[in-house]
Amino acid sequence: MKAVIVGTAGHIDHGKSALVRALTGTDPDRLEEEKRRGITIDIGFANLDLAAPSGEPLRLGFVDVPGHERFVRNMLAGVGGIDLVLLVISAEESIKPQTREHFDIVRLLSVRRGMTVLTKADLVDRETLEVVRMEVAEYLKGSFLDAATSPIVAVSAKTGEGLDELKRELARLAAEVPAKDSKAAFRLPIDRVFSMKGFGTVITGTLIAGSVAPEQEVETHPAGRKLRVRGVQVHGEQAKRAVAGQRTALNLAGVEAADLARGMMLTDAGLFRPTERLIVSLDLLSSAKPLRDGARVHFHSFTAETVAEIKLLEGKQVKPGESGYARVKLDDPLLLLPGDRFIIRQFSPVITIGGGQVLDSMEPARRMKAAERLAFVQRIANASPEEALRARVMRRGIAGLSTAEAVAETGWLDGHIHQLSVALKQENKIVSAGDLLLSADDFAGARAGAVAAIEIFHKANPLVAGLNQEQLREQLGLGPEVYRAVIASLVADKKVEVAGEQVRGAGRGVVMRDDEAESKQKIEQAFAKAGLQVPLLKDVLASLRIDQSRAQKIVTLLLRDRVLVKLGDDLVFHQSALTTLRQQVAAQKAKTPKLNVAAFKDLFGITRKYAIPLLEYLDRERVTKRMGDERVIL
Ligand SMILES: Nc1nc2c(ncn2[C@@H]2O[C@H](COP(=O)(O)OP(=O)(O)O)[C@@H](O)[C@H]2O)c(=O)[nH]1
Ligand SMILES: [Mg+2]
Repeated sequence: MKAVIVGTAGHIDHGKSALVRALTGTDPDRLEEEKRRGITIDIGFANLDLAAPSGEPLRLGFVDVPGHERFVRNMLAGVGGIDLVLLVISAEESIKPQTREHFDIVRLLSVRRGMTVLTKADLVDRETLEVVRMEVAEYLKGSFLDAATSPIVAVSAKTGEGLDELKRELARLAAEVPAKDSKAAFRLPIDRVFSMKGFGTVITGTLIAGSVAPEQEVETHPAGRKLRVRGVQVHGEQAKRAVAGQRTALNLAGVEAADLARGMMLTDAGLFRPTERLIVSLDLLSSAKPLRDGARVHFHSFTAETVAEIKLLEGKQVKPGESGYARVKLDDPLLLLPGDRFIIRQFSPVITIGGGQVLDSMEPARRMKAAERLAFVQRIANASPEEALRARVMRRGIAGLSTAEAVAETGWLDGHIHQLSVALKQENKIVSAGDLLLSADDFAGARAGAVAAIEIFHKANPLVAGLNQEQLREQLGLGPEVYRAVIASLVADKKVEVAGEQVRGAGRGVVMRDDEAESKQKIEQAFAKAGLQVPLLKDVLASLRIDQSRAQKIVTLLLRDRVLVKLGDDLVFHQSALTTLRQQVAAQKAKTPKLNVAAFKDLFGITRKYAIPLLEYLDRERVTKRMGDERVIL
């Protein structure tokens, strides 16, 4: 069944609670004190089932808010997740201060649907009713409740007059409410916490995104506590799952009611981090005083509130009725995501002065220059989801944006991010590197950087076959995933070659001069001929025609290519001699499965000085295994 949340708004004593009761049969004033004093202090809830004009069943969840100016903060806690507003105005009193303030608030929160109800129609004559109707129509001109497109219905909660028409209009409006975004992760701002005998801790709230089911692991923000959902109720009935747009109650395991409170946000566990820094677009009411850079305000979003400092991104002030981009420094961390709406109220005296939309709540740790931040904000404000993701990828630069970071920054599910990134890749705007997304420009820059670094290396080191990959990665300042993707793409384009730990320019073997090539051959031959009775390396090098540093480089090359193998200081063997040794030792196994040092010396006609390093080499190569003084041939 389609669920739609309807919020009341309007001045105290204009009949909001009486209207909800007349419509639903439930008194939304549930507190003892509310009943005694006859005023609404906190938000109250009630349900009404209606049929849409198409016959589709609808479940309306009412959130009734207090009208008293002292309880606007409670009103703000209730109005956060509503789809429709009922602007309630008494036909006796017409427009009063909280009519204006509440209507400002629903507009700042971007509520786009609703209707106006003139209550207490039984208490005024026709003429008065028409005068009030005209006054109200005048006030609403140009707003989303403009009387030209949105009805003003007169009712009496006492006689029941107008209630049927109101229900018809409500059903029509509710049917038009678009289905909730199924691409977003679960978030539930807590508006009530209590403990129930036999159940334990229960929280309620209007589910603003995603869905929640029993056994799901959830996390409280900003505390970061992980909890298990034991049971789910939707609009007062046990349910297998609650989805966005429904009034939801959750029975939570492993937590005392005292540890939870209104203002906390529940999300899927492990996806999000609360923040004290937001980037927002801000709208200042025309009734407000100019808002100067650095102003402290009361900040409200969903059921949470805190104090905040507004740092304007441009200019020294926002004028009444105008808008601007700002950074918001919150006194307490909150979990908010792009698109979330908020209200700001003047620090003192406390009145509503504006509101706006969160654009970003996850600025990367690296310092951003003011101009860079502004460019990012301008790119992301009003961007399509695809372009917004691209801006987020670009902001991360060469570090890239992981899927988990993209989820934390946007609140979108991985599937949605994947879909958007596939489209952006097809348009050649971004590339993937492992799990990271990178802007195509940054990736191209990293490729060019790698090619240049390899080229410079070859020029400086003509006798070395290539450079160490880890060193190149560090030199380029790339993370492992990005580095791998850069090299893989260069290999695919035949621009570089990879050999084990090394990378080199395509076709860039070692370029040797004739005398160097000759020396290389001489060294190789000297050791190949010697078998296990190897000469000292320094003697071989001394016999060459080239200088020692070039000779040393050639040795390095031979060692790296494993033509020569170094088993000790100045003790080097040719690979072929060692291969022969390994075969001979293995063949020996049939005759004598064990060898001691003396036997080994005799067998191969070598001195102790060579025998020990060779045996240790065989141990390392798992040809032999040391057992006390002896070696077992494996
Ligand atoms: N005669 C009459 N009285 C009403 C009507 N609606 C509300 N009232 C009375 O007006 C007072 C304030 O109503 P209430 O619903 O508490 O106003 P709220 O502060 O906007 O929630 C109560 O005494 C109600 O009984 C109506 O349609 N006709
Ligand atoms: Mg009330």
